Amino acid sequence: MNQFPLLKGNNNRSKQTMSQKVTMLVVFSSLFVFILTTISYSLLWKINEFTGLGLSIDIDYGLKNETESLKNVTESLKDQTCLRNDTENLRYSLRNNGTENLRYSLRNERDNMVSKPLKKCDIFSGEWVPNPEAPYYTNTTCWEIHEHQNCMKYGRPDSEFMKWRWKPNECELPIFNPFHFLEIMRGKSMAFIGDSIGRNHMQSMICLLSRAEWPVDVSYTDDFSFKRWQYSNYNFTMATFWSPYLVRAEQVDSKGDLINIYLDEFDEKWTAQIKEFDYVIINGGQWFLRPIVFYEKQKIVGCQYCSWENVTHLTWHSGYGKAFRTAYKAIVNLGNSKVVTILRTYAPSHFENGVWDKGGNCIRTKPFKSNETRLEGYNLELHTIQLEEFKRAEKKAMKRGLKFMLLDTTQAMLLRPDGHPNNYGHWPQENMTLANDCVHWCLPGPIDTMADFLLETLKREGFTSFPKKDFI
Ligand SMILES: *[C@@H]1O[C@H](CO)[C@@H](O)[C@H](O)[C@H]1NC(C)=O
Ligand SMILES: *[C@@H]1O[C@H](CO)[C@@H](O)[C@H](O)[C@H]1NC(C)=O
Ligand SMILES: *[C@@H]1O[C@H](CO)[C@@H](O)[C@H](O)[C@H]1NC(C)=O
Ligand SMILES: *[C@@H]1O[C@H](CO)[C@@H](O)[C@H](O)[C@H]1NC(C)=O
Ligand SMILES: *[C@@H]1O[C@H](CO)[C@@H](O)[C@H](O)[C@H]1NC(C)=O
Ligand SMILES: *[C@@H]1O[C@H](CO)[C@@H](O)[C@H](O)[C@H]1NC(C)=O
Ligand SMILES: *[C@@H]1O[C@H](CO)[C@@H](O)[C@H](O)[C@H]1NC(C)=O
Ligand SMILES: *[C@@H]1O[C@H](CO)[C@@H](O)[C@H](O)[C@H]1NC(C)=O
Ligand SMILES: CC(=O)N[C@H]1CO[C@H](CO)[C@@H](O)[C@@H]1O
Repeated sequence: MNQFPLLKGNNNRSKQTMSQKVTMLVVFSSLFVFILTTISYSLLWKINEFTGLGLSIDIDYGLKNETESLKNVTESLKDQTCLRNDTENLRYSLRNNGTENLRYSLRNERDNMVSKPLKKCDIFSGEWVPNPEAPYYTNTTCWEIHEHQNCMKYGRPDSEFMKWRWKPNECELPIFNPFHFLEIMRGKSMAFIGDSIGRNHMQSMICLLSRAEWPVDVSYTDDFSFKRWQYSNYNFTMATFWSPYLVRAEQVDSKGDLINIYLDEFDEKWTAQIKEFDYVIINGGQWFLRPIVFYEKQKIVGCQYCSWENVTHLTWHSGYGKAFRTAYKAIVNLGNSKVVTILRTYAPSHFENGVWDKGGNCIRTKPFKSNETRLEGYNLELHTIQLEEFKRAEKKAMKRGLKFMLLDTTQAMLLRPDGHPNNYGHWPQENMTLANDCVHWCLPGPIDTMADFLLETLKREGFTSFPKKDFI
């Protein structure tokens, strides 16, 4: 089965022996000529686009003499560094499986780099549609899949859940292009702040980016919750900061579930670390539904699900908004004029047939159509509060020249009851007291689409390393 030829090629690259390389070269050089002839016509228009970027690449000739052409391409791309390692990629693609890879490499990676302007629309309203080309990595090509999200390893029988893409109602959402993303991020840094779904999101990013480059672990602690990764070719840093409440929080005592959260105090575990970051992606939700004691000005203002009779009963609603407000304030107060704050909205869980700790599960194998479900109850409330606080903070930040960006992925994720590990986050015979996991997302899986949303939003907001005229 050669379902993921491009990935396979990249992954095995360093293991190839000389003789394998020679054999492959011989086998594929004939394939080469054939493919080239068949597609060179269609490539002609592309050459014009490249010329538009100040490049002049004779792709047609290049494919006849790989060595020379790669040398030339590399030369001419010295300043257009985005394409440098695309060239590498193209070479491996060609060697490792002609048609499929070349088609993919050229159409998806290279084309998108210099794509024609896409129609604009609300990319967050749409439907999931089949995508036979997905997924773009597997548990054998990506080492950054957390065990509990490695659903295929633990025997998930169906695989259709990996084969969908998001189709906005009025336009297209391109599949994530790792080269383009890294080019935009060249010399920059991005922090994911929030709960384990933020971590889930970053792990998906690492797997998707691995087509272009693997990062080096440059974490400043052994704590799995505070990871930092460096992409050396692009001088890009990506980091996660565990902060499920976004503000300072601590356990009330060692036995109970009860957590003290200080709604007006920064969580220095991240606020002290992100001074230099260019992009900060915030998320949070599920943890606010647990037993909590709320503090403001260092005094208890109320508690949720605590049995204390001397304390006012409060629900999460007001605390949730205030926590976001404090987090945004922390970012704006950094005095970092380049920081872009991104809210990745709440990703609903999908427990059915019971609540999470009473046997609830998520056994569906297909997405919902948008008319089959809707955002309601606490999911709707969490989302509404997030948007309110975002807008409020954005208004303030704009006055100080700071940029805010919204990744409103809630609706898309709501439609994916099929994307969770359920009971495939561990071996069935393991003596687990864990509930089924209908909160996190299998990798590969629907959370990979957050990368599509992220890149497209960056592009639409004008974050591009190219002269604007080539993209807009
Ligand atoms: C390809 O170009 C290189 C460098 O110019 C040259 O040494 C080599 O002989 C050429 N190969 C073929 C097959 O023409
Ligand atoms: C490479 O560059 C040289 C000199 O600029 C040129 O003569 C040659 O045709 C180019 N080869 C390819 C494959 O573009
Ligand atoms: C390359 O991919 C094509 C299309 O998926 C497939 O038909 C062909 O058998 C593959 N060739 C090799 C050598 O793997
Ligand atoms: C990957 O998933 C397959 C099932 O698709 C499983 O057999 C294998 O053990 C998994 N490998 C790793 C490294 O997780
Ligand atoms: C890498 O990026 C950082 C900013 O994130 C910058 O300070 C540093 O000079 C860059 N290093 C190189 C080698 O470009
Ligand atoms: C409320 O009662 C609990 C236990 O009875 C006690 O630990 C706590 O300090 C009291 N809190 C206040 C604000 O009086
Ligand atoms: C939802 O819309 C689809 C068409 O997109 C239609 O086929 C289906 O019957 C609708 N389902 C419901 C429950 O309205
Ligand atoms: C599972 O846990 C129960 C209760 O803790 C224990 O009695 C049982 O022996 C365990 N089973 C295995 C296979 O470890
Ligand atoms: C120009 C550039 O960044 N080239 C790199 C492309 O990727 C290969 C291996 O992945 C590196 O060795 C090159 O330095």
